[in-house]
Amino acid sequence: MKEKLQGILQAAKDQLAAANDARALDEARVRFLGKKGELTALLKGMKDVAPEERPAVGQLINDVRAEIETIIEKQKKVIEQAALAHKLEAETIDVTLPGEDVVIGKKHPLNIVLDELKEIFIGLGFSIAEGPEVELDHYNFEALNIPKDHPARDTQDTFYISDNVVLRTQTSGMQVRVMEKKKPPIRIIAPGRVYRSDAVDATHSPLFHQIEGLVVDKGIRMSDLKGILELFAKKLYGEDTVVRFRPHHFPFTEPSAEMDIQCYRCHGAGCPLCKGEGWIEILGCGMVHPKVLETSGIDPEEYSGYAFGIGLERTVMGRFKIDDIRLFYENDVRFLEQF
Ligand code: 2U9
Repeated sequence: MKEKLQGILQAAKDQLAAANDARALDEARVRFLGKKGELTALLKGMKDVAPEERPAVGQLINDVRAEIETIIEKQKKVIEQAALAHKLEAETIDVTLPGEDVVIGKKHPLNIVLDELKEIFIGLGFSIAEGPEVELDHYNFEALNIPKDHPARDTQDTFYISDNVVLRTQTSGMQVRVMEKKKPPIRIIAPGRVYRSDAVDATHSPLFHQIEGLVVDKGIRMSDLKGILELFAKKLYGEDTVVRFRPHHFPFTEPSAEMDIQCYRCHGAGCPLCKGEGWIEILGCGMVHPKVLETSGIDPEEYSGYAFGIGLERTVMGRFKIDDIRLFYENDVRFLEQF
């Protein structure tokens, strides 16, 4: 019996010393102290021991059990400390290391120029009007003197949601809403996304952005329009910018005009940048048509106004010499990170 106990104790010491994780430790515990363990088996064998020897043998077995349990507890602490040391090692942060670069994005070129335009007009006393992109026919067409049979309504130009609801083809709807709600003086710009069902190519996109402006007050004249738009051009393109106004037609303004700036590369002589014209078209404008004022509840006998519309993509393409409008929407970082 003594030799058996010695054998079991030695085997337990060897297996416990080799146990380097909780699972191996528990296997060893079960092998020796479990219900079917080797030491427990000896206890069951006590019935074969002479009665007078049982107390001594029992004591020996308990001594071995106690020793094995002590070794298990010690090994458990060794394993826990090793695990903690490993964890601390693995999670050690070297605070002296340089921080990782946080890649910060860039402002989109459309927003760079849009913010410049907003700043210029805010500086000229304009407020900014926001409004819906899904627009009622009334605000997108009828209130702008574009009746049902007007060519501007041809389906190839407009996305119709229903007979009476469209994706706005210009941001004018916001300005009509302002005129309906607010008595003059009105001095607003309406920037935003607009939609026209044009085929996509280097200069056309079904989605693009406009900034329209509207001023309504007493005694507003064409000279006010020309003055403010020339000032705008000088602020955007430089103090020495030269502008000209060409007669044009829009249903919602009368008289209407388009404003060009003299080509800043050839100063009017004609070059590839201005396609030989010597001038670059910047925007459309005009005096608000009396019927448009009237439709929105403003008396054209008492008030007058002017309006203008700027195509944002066109302006940005001119500013940064971008030759394909699709680059604005493809989210190609190689394009966007240049600004
Ligand atoms: C109201 C009355 C009149 C807005 C105007 C233009 C001229 C114009 C184009 C510029 C480039 C559209 O994005 S574009 O293709 N716009 O030329 N827009 S006058 O006239 C208004 C607006 C609102 C109540």
